[in-house]
Amino acid sequence: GACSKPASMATVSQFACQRRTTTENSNKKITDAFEVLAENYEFNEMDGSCLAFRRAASVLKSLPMAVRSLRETQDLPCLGEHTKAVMEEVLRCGRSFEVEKLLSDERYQTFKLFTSVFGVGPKTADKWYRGGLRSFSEVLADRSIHLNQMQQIGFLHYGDISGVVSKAEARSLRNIIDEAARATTPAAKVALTGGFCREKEFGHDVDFIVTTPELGGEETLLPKIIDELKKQGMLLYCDYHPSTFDINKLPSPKFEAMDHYAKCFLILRLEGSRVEGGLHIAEGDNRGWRAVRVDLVSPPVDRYAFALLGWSGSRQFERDLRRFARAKRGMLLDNHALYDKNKNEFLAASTEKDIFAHLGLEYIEPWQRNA
Ligand code: TTP
Ligand code: MN
Ligand code: MN
Ligand code: MN
Repeated sequence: GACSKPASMATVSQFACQRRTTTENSNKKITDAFEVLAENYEFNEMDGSCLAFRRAASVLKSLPMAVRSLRETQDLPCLGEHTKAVMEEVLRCGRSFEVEKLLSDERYQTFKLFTSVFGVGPKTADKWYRGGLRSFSEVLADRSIHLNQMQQIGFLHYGDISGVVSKAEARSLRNIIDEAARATTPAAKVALTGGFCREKEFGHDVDFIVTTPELGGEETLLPKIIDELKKQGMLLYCDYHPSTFDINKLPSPKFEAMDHYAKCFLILRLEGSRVEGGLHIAEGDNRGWRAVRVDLVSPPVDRYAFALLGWSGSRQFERDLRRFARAKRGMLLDNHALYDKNKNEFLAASTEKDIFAHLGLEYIEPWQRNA
């Protein structure tokens, strides 16, 4: 009957944008196992299986309590045969044989190592792996390999940028970006987005949205901020992508595509900071600074809400917002716009709340989007 299981487990939506997911995860053992498998499917370009395990992990992360038996999960969405088998093993033995086997698998370990370098994705890792390479020293010694600039910088700062960024470091960077933006454009607005706006304790980078109150002012904003950071001697690396934004384009249903706003992927020199538990392979240990990854994106101010919602994450939350919009509302959502296919019109928004309202969704706070 209705009282045989916790009410909270009986009504879980298949869409992450209809669930509230904080950073507190009562099922970490199981979701960690799922994420290893998902990652391995990603390395092998098996997108369907990868997504299945990411969705299953996301559902469990939203539960307010630990799952104790398979029976408790019978009404949960997004759990298939395979995910249930892995979950059952973790519940029974505390670990999954399939996951243990992967963790000690040479191919998995090597892909994990290679893709931990900034600028190295599964494609490059695969090429190096098939070339017989297994370690950084083998990659760096191989004369037939040409490292692009991003990968060279990735190896140079590996010890720093493979370490996590703390909340305190995110706060100092916020002040630095704030000052750099306002030094050049007094009216500029800076907002923290990405994992740190979801109240994560640590991140792999720090993400900011920068814009101006006047439409068009954003066009020169990023180059000016980059110049200012360079003047201050903070800029270690800058990959700048100018805007390709087109106001007439329909929102793109594919989530993985990069958006069209001007953006830059940076590595900054942060003074007075050290890497917690980081490995130093190339640099001295007594520096009073560390390298950190920072992303800046600058949408036009009338797109600010869409950009903010799109960059606040998590990736799973973003995927499901788009999927929900299309499947349940006949609407197209991306980082730039929301388009209603029933009425053939764009729906404007000046806040994230406006977008949730257009979609007929209860508002989910950023700290509840850790799906
Ligand atoms: P990330 O910085 O990759 O992830 P995160 O901040 O959630 O977590 P981490 O601590 O690992 O940094 O991406 C933040 C969000 O930005 C994510 O939801 C995807 C989105 N994004 C885009 O929408 N377009 C882009 O071009 C990029 C690079 C990211
Ligand atoms: Mn981030
Ligand atoms: Mn980022
Ligand atoms: Mn690039």
